[in-house]
Amino acid sequence: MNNTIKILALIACSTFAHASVTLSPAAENIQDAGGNPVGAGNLALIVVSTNDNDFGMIKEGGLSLNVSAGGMGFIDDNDDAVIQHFATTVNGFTSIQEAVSPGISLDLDSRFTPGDKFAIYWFPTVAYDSDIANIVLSAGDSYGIVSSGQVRRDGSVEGDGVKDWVLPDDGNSPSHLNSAPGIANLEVQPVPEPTSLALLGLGTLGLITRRRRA
Ligand SMILES: [Ca+2]
Ligand SMILES: [Ca+2]
Repeated sequence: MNNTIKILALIACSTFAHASVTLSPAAENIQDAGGNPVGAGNLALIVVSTNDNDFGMIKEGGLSLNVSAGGMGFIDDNDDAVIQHFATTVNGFTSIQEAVSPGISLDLDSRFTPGDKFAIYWFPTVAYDSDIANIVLSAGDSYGIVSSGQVRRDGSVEGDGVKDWVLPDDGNSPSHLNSAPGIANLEVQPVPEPTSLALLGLGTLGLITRRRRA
């Protein structure tokens, strides 16, 4: 390939738009673990299940966003990626408690593929912070997940209907709404500390030694 053709090929690649989608889902009437309305200013997330169409249990600890190729910030072990964090609000006109995403554009790549399920997570007792690195989830924190509801797409392909929320095809930006997602019925799971794991190992070793002596 001569240099001119190489340069032209490079230009063609760099001007070729990234395949991307825009998401702005909303959940209305979100509740805490006891069925009470959630206040404004608490943590909400958009999470994409990148591969297995399921949402694993959240582990305690820090959070990070995972939107660039090869990102490793998963909220479970290795599949559910946090792509946005935002604050819950209270609609001033209706006093409805909401988790309304401000909207996020997501590049489709080898992980984020059309058809991947996504969800809004809300945390009634965890305060939102604009810097996600300042947010730490503790074992026992309650949270709720909503991943289905009305899907309204501009255009003529899909009408309104209750269905799973999935990443749309390239260039699409359907709206997603669930007006009754219910209570925050899940709990952040504890992670055993390395020291307690080591102690557990020592304890097991002790038991084995004792059995051998007996
Ligand atoms: Ca998953
Ligand atoms: Ca995927």
